[in-house]
Amino acid sequence: MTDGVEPALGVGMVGYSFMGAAHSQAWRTVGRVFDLPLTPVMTALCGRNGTEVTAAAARLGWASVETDWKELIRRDDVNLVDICTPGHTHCEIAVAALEAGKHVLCEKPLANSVNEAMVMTAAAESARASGVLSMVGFNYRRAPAVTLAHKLVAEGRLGIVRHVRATYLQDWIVDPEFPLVWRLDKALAGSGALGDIGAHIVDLAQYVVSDRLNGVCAVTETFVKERPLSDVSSGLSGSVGTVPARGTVTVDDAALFLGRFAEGALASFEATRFATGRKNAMRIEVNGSEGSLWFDLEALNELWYYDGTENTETAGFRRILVTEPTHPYLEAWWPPGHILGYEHTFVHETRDLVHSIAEGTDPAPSFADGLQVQRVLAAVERSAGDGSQWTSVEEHA
Ligand code: SOE
Repeated sequence: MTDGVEPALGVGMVGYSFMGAAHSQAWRTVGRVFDLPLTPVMTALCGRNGTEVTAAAARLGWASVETDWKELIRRDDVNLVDICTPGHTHCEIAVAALEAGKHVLCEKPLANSVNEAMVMTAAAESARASGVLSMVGFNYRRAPAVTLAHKLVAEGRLGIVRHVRATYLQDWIVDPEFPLVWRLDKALAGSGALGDIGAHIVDLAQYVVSDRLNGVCAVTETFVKERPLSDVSSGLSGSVGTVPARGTVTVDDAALFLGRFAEGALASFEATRFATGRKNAMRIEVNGSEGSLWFDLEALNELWYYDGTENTETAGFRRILVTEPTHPYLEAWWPPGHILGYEHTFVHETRDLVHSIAEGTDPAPSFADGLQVQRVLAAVERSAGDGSQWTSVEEHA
């Protein structure tokens, strides 16, 4: 428990939708659960609409509000800027904040393009020289079961990694009448399922196996190509005259791709928003020469492990309930067996960032890690775009 005598770390957050709410929960909680070297202070929440951001600040626990992020980063009582806005704003805000000497936590994906990610990474590396730090919010790394998976692979418990297969399945836009929200607009989101949830499984896979993808072969699809304009995107009431106004979906609904890791492992990835019945289903499995493991977000406290060196008579996948205090983060929470949830991954993310800032260590994942993910996403789009990987199945004589 941080008792408030530690130096304050003033946090300013931009954006207050889903990720803003999740990060606010983390900032409210982290100093009350973990012993931190700095006391996070929820100083200011920034949003364009003064009335709405004032209500959000009261609801989420922020002490003041700003309606211009440029004012936020000018404040002397803001030491860290937490960016929880759509991807098209990440680069401008992050670079300005870093140049103003503010630490930055930026939600994933880092940016909407490789070029933006390169600019952000250069700014982060330049700011690092002045002790200004930055992190990308790939929160799933901080599920204790995922940190254990990373550890087991790093210790060689699986032997040589041969396969990684990762899926992230949602279904929130299966209804063709779901409106054209910002996540379906390339200009705002950069891409669709690929950048939103595909980014997570790319980062997760690279983290768990401590390797980097160096090649992909991909296919993407937009199943529903037009949708009703949303009040947000159009400012319309959803119709112009008698015909409901509709707009073009400019991002992928699904992205499937094969990957090859630098050290030789093969991978398959599936990111889709059309897996009817799957709400936020993320799963990763790693197969090695001496063992395997798999993790399922819907059972976030469990890691399944197969020890291939065990006597085959008793060998089998066994379930590790990752709630022992020996695992990262868990000592601060509840006794063994009392499980954590989705929101705890964000608390762990802020805990680690506060420690990095206090101790001057480099946060992970870095903007450079975010740039690597962006490069994989761009490669997927290039591969899918040229269609060269497809071989038609014709009836051969
Ligand atoms: C929507 O797909 C979303 O909110 C993602 O943007 C988040 O990163 C993920 O954690 C939950 O789903």
